[in-house]
Amino acid sequence: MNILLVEPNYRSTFPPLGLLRISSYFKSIGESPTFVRGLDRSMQLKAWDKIFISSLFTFELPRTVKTVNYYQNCVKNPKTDIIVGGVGATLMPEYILENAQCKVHVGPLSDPDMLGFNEPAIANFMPDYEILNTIEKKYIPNDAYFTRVTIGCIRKCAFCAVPVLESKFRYQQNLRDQIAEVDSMYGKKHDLVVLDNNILALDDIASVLEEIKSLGFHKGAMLNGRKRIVDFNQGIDVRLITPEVAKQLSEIAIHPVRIAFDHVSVEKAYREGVRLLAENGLRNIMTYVMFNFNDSPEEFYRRLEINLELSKQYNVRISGFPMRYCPISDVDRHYISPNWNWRYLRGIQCILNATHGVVSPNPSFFNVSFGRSVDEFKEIVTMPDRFIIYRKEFSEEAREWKKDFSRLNSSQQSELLNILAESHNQKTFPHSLDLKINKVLSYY
Ligand code: B12
Ligand code: SF4
Repeated sequence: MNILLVEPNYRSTFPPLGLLRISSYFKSIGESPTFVRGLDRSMQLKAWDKIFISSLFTFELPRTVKTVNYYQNCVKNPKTDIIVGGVGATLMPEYILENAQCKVHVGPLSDPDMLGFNEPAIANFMPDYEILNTIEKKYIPNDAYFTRVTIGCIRKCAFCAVPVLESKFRYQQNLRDQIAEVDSMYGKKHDLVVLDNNILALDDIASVLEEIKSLGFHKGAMLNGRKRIVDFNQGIDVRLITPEVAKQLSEIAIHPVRIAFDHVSVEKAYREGVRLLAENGLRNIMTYVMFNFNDSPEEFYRRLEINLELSKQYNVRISGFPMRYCPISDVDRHYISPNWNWRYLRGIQCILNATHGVVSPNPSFFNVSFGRSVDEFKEIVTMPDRFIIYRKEFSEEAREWKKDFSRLNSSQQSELLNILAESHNQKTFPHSLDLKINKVLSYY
């Protein structure tokens, strides 16, 4: 058979594990699948028996559909011979079917014969890491075990896709076996990425952490002269950190410890989780800070401030990693929640551009990038993009802007924000009937 595996060229960090497992299956029956990223003219000119296309984020589905359409004449019958699957396809199959001719596979490949080849469950195949060498793109990290012990989550957070994608929390596969299989086929990998949604919810989490330690990922572990790293990539649930868990975490090569602070209503549990981590010597913490959901700019700023307070209190480094919410049924990232506005969201993006997405726990950096108070924060994110990104270069102009902006009362400020929101994707220059507002608008 001529089999093509395609990952659309959306931004992806990790390899497309679903396609890599499909590849392993076909190799196990003597086939030699071809792997490609995006739209490849030489592949489009060939005839294929089956084409498997992966999908990831719903906001990248337009690009996924474009990819399906690009390859649709390469097969006899696209409705049966092009198969699209993965996270995006599972969340919004109808969007793909309305815009392209193909078959959509919804959900995991957890049972036999789901692809119609009478094959064993694809989910149990090890990813074919070898096929990654056939393309130019290098995924990051490029020398790691990508593993998963559990499926699903015990919670049902309203903003999260996991309850839809993997509705029941359950144990899936032992880490030791996953690692041993990769070792025997491809040799030792350097780091360990654990993709579980909520691994601490596992009753027997103590054994998993013990296993990680005994598999060569104890604190300070080295391989080929470099420190090994364990990354619970989706973060661990602070509400489930106990003194025992924190102690065990401190004995493995975890770096950084990823946690989340989704809303200030979980402040108490968050503070307690950080305390336990800090007391066990876990000093490098990275916190996912969601915004643009049911929070507000004030509440978001408060969470960043709490991270600063805690960093000082426990002498740890809590870097914030703001994550902009967008609904799991949207095919773009334009969503603006009722308490936010376009300019503020854009302003945060500009700040993060300059800081590579990370909020520093160093007060002097924080004060410059996010402001010393919530009012200053709001002022910063209201400024024109270039004043935010190139602070030093535009400091004079920014001072002038501030003078003019401070002359606006709160209803004029709201009008300014509305005008900026409405006009940002229009070619006409925005203006108001109010001269003071117009003066400020002239900077944009
Ligand atoms: C790892 C991960 C990441 C990684 C990168 C992932 C990558 N591949 O590059 C990182 C940390 C960078 C990341 C970032 C983000 N992520 Co993320 N991430 C995940 C996670 C945990 C796993 C995705 C993955 O790679 N799975 C590996 C594959 C093999 O497993 P699988 O998808 O379950 O595949 C099975 C089936 O789907 C199927 N299958 C898979 N591929 C194919 C192909 C074919 C042809 C077939 C038939 C079947 C099939 O078979 C597989 C085996 O059973 C999911 C949560 C989850 N539980 O799925 C969130 C998830 C995809 N992320 C999400 C989000 C929101 C984000 C961010 C936008 C967060 C933010 N606000 O910044 C960013 C976006 C980054 C960007 N590009 O701009 C949301 C997506 C929501 C949406 N609207 O689509 C998810 C669902 C998490 C959630 N809790 O809601 N993410
Ligand atoms: S705890 Fe995490 S994985 Fe579970 S539903 Fe909430 S956000 Fe999703």
